[in-house]
Amino acid sequence: MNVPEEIKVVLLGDSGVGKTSIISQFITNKFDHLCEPSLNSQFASKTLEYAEYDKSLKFNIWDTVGQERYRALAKIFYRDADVIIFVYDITSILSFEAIKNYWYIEAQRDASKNPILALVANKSDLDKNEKISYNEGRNFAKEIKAIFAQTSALSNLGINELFQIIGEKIIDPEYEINYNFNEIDTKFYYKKLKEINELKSIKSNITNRTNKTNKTNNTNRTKITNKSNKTNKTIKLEVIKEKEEDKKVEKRRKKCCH
Ligand SMILES: Nc1nc2c(ncn2[C@@H]2O[C@H](COP(=O)(O)OP(=O)(O)OP(=O)(O)O)[C@@H](O)[C@H]2O)c(=O)[nH]1
Ligand SMILES: [Mg+2]
Repeated sequence: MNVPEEIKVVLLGDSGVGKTSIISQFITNKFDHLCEPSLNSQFASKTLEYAEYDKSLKFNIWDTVGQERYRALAKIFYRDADVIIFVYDITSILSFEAIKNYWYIEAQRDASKNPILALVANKSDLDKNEKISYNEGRNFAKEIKAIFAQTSALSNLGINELFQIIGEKIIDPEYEINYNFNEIDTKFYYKKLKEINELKSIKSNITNRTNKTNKTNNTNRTKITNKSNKTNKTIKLEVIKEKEEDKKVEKRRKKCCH
């Protein structure tokens, strides 16, 4: 196997959407009922091997702080990211709006590379309290040309698949064209994966994949073109928001720590 290609991945999204939990499941297969918000950005890595391409990718994953008062710090991490994963919580309209109106806009403005984008609808286990439908999420993902994944960090659904697809898109610039698969609905993912694997084995009989992987990795990456739209908050508004955020953190503590 070749030396792994290093890929910088950054997770963005509001406080409480499950960024830390998603990373923890991906790296250690563990879920903790986290009571405290992250207070600094953390780094973890995992290497995935793609035997059929004779390649491996080392995902260097940055967890960022979602709380509004620390938002600006995230920029340091996402501006040279190869992959940006936007996470929202399907039970929170505000967390979805924050992706549309803040995180995506900021990433558009500041990302210096041409990152692969993914939109993640987390907490799919809480579907009884769903406020953002699958279609709503998927349509926005299409609009911003992002991979769309429905996940549950609690039930470990969709997370490995998300990184699998991201990796395939990095290695094989024609991945999307060949397999027409850019989203993970946890309900039909395994069926689709089976079809893809069948297609792949048929295809690998007639084409030499090794040549393809040597081609540029950039052709399939999302071009971020829209202009920036910086929000103009007053100090007063920020203070109110910080107070609201403190209340949210307190609520989270009460809910999950006994
Ligand atoms: N039911 C359910 N709860 C989840 C899921 N993912 C995370 N949680 C819970 O949601 C809360 C917030 O999760 P975190 O992973 O800390 O969220 P975060 O996005 O890292 O938040 P910040 O660090 O504040 O930016 C925790 O209590 C988690 O246990 C999920 O898929 N389902
Ligand atoms: Mg966190």
